[in-house]
Amino acid sequence: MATVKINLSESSILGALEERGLILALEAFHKLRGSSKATFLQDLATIDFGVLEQQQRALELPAQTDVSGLTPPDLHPPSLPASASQATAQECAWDAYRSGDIAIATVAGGQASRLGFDGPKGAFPLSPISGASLFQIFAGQIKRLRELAQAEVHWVIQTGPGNDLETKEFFAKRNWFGLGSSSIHFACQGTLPALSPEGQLLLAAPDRLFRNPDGHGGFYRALKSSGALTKLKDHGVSTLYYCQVDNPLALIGDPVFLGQHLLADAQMSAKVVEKVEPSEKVGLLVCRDKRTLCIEYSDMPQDLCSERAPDGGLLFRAGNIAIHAFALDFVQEMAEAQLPLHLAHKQILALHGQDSLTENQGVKFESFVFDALALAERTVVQLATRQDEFSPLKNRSGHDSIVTSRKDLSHRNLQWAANSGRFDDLPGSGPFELESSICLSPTDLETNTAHMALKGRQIVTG
Ligand code: UD2
Repeated sequence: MATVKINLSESSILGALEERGLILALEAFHKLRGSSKATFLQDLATIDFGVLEQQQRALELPAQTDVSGLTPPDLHPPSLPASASQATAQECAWDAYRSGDIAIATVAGGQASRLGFDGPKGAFPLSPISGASLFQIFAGQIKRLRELAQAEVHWVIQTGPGNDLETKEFFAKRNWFGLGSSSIHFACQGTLPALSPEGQLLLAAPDRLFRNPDGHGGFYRALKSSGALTKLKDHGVSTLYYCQVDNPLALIGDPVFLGQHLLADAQMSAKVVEKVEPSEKVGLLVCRDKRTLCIEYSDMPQDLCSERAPDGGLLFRAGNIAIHAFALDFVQEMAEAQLPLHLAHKQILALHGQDSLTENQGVKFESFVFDALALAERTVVQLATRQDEFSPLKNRSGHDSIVTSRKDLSHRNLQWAANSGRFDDLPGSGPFELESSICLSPTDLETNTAHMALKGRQIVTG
């Protein structure tokens, strides 16, 4: 977990609470004695009062998002079908890889409880034959990037307070997937205190605030506070590829996307897929006043979601799949910026000014990584092909589930194997696996000179 330096005195902390009218926390503090009092004081000392004021102000703002003056963004073509401009972009990215300029970042702060799995989501055994975890699927691709670039490719994993230790143990037990522990960096995201609708701090115990993870927007600060940002800079990294842990189809470190980002000298870029159903639960990338922004699906009015373009498709079709490219300097800037806060009004089990835990209305706060897009002066938005790059793992069954994600991964890899023309007797549809360290794309599979063989429904090396 991120270590927080505490150098505030008791009187300054109590003064800060008083100034902001936080009487419930003050009363709770004065009721405590001995070590509990010291414990609570330590907890209070970690509050960022600037952010707390932003939280209190957010409670008073109207909940509606401004959706005026939106236009669709220009879309760059996808990665896989090869063209001359893609070849140029790709070469630019490989030059950067060879110089050690690019690192990979994965946000993996969540547990897999919605999947019925006890552990970090990245530890979920997703691959259809060998049961490789999401982390292993990503690690294989990083290994291949290194092989092709003949250079180090660092990997930053943003964990959460609930899975940081377990994630580190998971990697250690698997010998860091052969990547070496010195090039893998963990950055634990922070937390934000929950508030009552009146703006009072809530307590999870007499000497402890009720807090929740600060959302994947905590990524920027986590990178800074964990020291990972400095380490990356020291290693000469200047560009980051970013993805969420719950998309096994992500083309990790995709050179075409990164090349387009680098050629445009962009600060933050995004991949999108074409949204076909107005009700699909993905955020939308849109433009306003020459800036690109992302509006979360729950904030986008239904009539705008359903509007059609002259070609018959949805006017707002750039569905956010949470894959980004960043200039590292921009990440550093965002670590100091105050991103907007998103509020979730929930029943919260806390000491709402009483002596026992009760469920009452409370508000949780999060920030989102994509809100930084609006602060970037230069962005690239690339359209990805859904079947090749996006099949999120969110649920145990049904839509975006273990079944659909596994099926989509099998289907894509089988397609790649067939397109490579290297294998006879490929099985028909059904579970199929391509070791993730074998290739980054169908072309890479075609040209990889390593010995590989089809064993049942799996292609393996050696
Ligand atoms: C997210 C996007 C949505 C779309 C979709 C694509 C938000 C608010 N919405 O929806 O627009 O792009 O993904 O799959 O992001 N995580 C952390 N720390 C946190 C919260 C999340 O690390 O505090 C990680 C989590 O491990 C997961 C990812 O972020 O990998 C996405 O989180 P989610 O499942 O809560 O986001 P979701 O499905 O609402």
